[in-house]
Formats: sequence, C-alpha cells, structure tokens
Amino acid sequence: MNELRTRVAIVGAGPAGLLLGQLLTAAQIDTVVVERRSRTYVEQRVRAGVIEYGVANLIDDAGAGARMRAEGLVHHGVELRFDGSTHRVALSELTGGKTITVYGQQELVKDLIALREASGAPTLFDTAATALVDLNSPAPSVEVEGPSGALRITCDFVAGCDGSFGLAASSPPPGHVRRYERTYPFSWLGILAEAAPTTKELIYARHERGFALYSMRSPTLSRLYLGVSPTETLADWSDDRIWEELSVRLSTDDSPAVNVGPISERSITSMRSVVIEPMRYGRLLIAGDAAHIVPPTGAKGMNLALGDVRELAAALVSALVEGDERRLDDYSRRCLERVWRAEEFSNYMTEMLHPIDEDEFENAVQRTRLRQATSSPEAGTVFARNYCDLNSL
Ligand code: RFL
Ligand code: PHB
Repeated sequence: MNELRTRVAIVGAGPAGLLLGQLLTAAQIDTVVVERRSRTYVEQRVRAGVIEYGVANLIDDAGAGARMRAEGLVHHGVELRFDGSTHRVALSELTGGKTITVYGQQELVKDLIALREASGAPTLFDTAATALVDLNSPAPSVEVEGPSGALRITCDFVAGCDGSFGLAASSPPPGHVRRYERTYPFSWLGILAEAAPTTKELIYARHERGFALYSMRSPTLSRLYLGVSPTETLADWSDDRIWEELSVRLSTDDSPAVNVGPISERSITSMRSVVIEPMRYGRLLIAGDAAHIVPPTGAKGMNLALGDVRELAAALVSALVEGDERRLDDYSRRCLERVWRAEEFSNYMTEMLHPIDEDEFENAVQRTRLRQATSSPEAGTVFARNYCDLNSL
C-alpha cells in the first residue's frame, strides 16, 4: 500500500471538511482531504441555503466570503403563514440588526474547493476512506481506495467530516458512543425551479394539507419544499401535482401565487434528528452531519457543521502549534451544548409546522405555538435569535 503523511487527515469534502481544511491551511497546518465522490458531484449537490449571521462572518474570516457577500441574498425577516394569514418575524429588529444570507451550499463548496486548489493543499476526489485505524495511538491513519489504488494516510489527527452515512460515526468500538435518534412521520420533497420568486423573504407555511416552504437562490431561481408522506416517492409527484400543491399551501387571499417554471432538480429527504456523544474517540474528531442530523425545518444543518469546525480548527491549532490539548479535550462538550440547542430548535420548528392527520390536540398545540411566536415579543425574540444566529450565541 502507498503511504502518505500529513498532520490532519480530513474525511469528506462537504462544507465541514472543506472549511476545516481552509482554517488549518491558514494556520500553516498540512492537511489531506479525501472525498469519495467526484468534484463535479460535490459542486452540484443542491442542499442548504440559509447561512446564519455569525456563520457568514466565520466564512468571511476564513477568507472564503467574497462571492457569498457579492451574490448572497441578505434577508432581514422571515414569514410564518398559518390559518390563512401571513405573519412576519422581523429578524433584524428583534436581534439588534442581525440578518441571514441565502446562498446555496454548493456555491460555498465551490468557493472552498477553489481556495484549496489555489493554496496547493491536496484534495483526493473519487477516493473513499475504507478504514480509520489506530485511533488511540499518536499516529492514527486513514486507509483509502482511489483511482490509483489503495493508500494509507498517516497523521496526528483524523477529522471525520464524512456526513450522515460516513465511516467516522461507526468507527469507535461498541459502547464508546451513545446515539440519540428520532424519525419524523414526514419527508420533504424539494425542487429547484427556473422561476422568479414571488416573495422577497422565506415563507414557512403550515397548511391543513401539509407543510410548504418558499425559498430561493437568486432573483431567477426558486427553491421550494413540500411536506410529504414518508412512503411517497418522486414517481408519485408529477410537475403539475407539485405546482398545484405548492400553490394551494402557499397562497393566501392577499398574496400573489407561486411562479411556475421548469424544475431543474428534485429530491425527497426523510426527516431525522440524530446526535452521537461524544464527538471524539481517541485521535478521531467528528464534526458536522457525521455527528448529528437535524430536520431541515430550522435551516441549521450546515450552520451547525460550520460551527463545529470553528471549534475544531481552534482546538487543533492549540494542540498542533502550541502543544496544548486542553481545548481538544473540551471539543465534544463545547460542541454538544450548541448541538442540543439546535436539535431543540429544529424539533420545535418541525413539530410546529407539520400538521398531523386526525390529531386535533397536536394540531391545536401547533397553531398556538405559531400564534405565540408571531404575537408575543418575547417569544418572537427567542425565535429570531435562534433562527438568525444560534451557532454564535
Ligand atoms: P456533507 O455535506 O454530507 O459532506 C460529507 C462528505 O463526506 C463524503 N463521504 C466520504 N468521503 C470519503 N470517504 C468516505 N468513506 C465518505 N463517506 C462520505 C460525502 O460524499 C460528502 O461529500 O456533510 P457536512 O460537511 O457535515 O455538511 C452538512 C450539510 O451538508 C447539511 O447539514 C446541510 O445540507 C443540511 N441542510 C441545511 N442546512 C442549513 O444549515 N441550512 C439549510 O437551509 C439546510 N437545508 C439541508 C437543507 C439538507 C437537506 N437535505 C437534502 C438533507 C435542505 C435539505 C433538503
Ligand atoms: C433552502 O433554501 O434550501 C432552505 C431554506 C430554509 C430551510 C431549509 C432549506 O429551513
């Protein structure tokens, strides 16, 4: 087997792995990123869109924010639509001026890959990690399989940024990791459509026929979601049915209809909450979706992943540059406190916005929560802080 030596081996070129690489490169720490998919695949994978206020600043501080600042859409509020009317939560007014930035995850991924390429730091695409070994020794390694065969990457630390179905979370031996999990009784059907959004701000709608979300990527691209049954597949949803359902769930008497256009991307995602504790095993540090999943209703997944990496990069710099491992020893505890807040908020958003058939009690509670979030200044402030900037509070 061929051998390679680096200081930090990063598994996964999603937002977490790539931002970690960028922050460590800035601190002159050598890294190798391995990614089982192709560069084109990761640059085109349509996912998250909302970047929190403090996370946008983190991206800037890492030197990766130029295009996000130029092309991202800055929003000062968000709309909650229920019982036939729309209520705006004035995010900026309630948070002392904070905003969210709507910028596609795959655009951030492209920006980070371009920076990494320019720095000369290696990224091995089409290369899957097959085993993480000697994780309790001072020289752990990652075994990988790529276009030029098998390779062993020996390092000081392994960063497991390999997403929800990766190797990192399953590498600690049984008994070392506790897993918390909840599956929700609905999925999201998401589309990207070549249609100008009819709204300037995101709309989260709770309609008696189900959840809907109006989001966007640019003045000419809409991103829309429908809550659907977990047993449904894309084959059940013709274009006409998708548009009809979006229009019913998102319309009110005083709001313009949804603009229709060609659908360029579509997928169905199940809704889960997962947390693994701790986010470390020996010299393996786990970050992002590899360590936790939130349902997308709170727009927290990518923000949480980047929040982990802010913590992990600082801890690795202390350990590798100053020889001080105390921050690394505290990495999991510090992250999990924030992770559970994001889990709670995502669970609250999800359970407030997805009606449950024939459960009148649950539905009355959901509508009460929505009325509170939109009519009580205290509840509105908590909502706005969590929505805008949970990972930096
Ligand atoms: P990723 O992005 O999944 O990246 C992990 C990478 O690891 C690779 N990999 C491996 N590489 C080498 N060897 C192996 N053995 C490997 N196994 C896996 C994978 O190919 C992949 O490239 O995880 P990361 O970096 O932690 O980033 C997390 C985010 O991607 C995720 O949390 C968000 O997309 C979640 N999310 C949202 N987050 C937000 O903050 N705001 C949003 O508005 C938002 N909307 C969403 C979302 C996720 C969605 N879906 C599709 C799940 C909307 C949706 C519909
Ligand atoms: C998106 O724009 O893709 C998006 C926005 C808000 C969410 C989830 C996804 O809660």
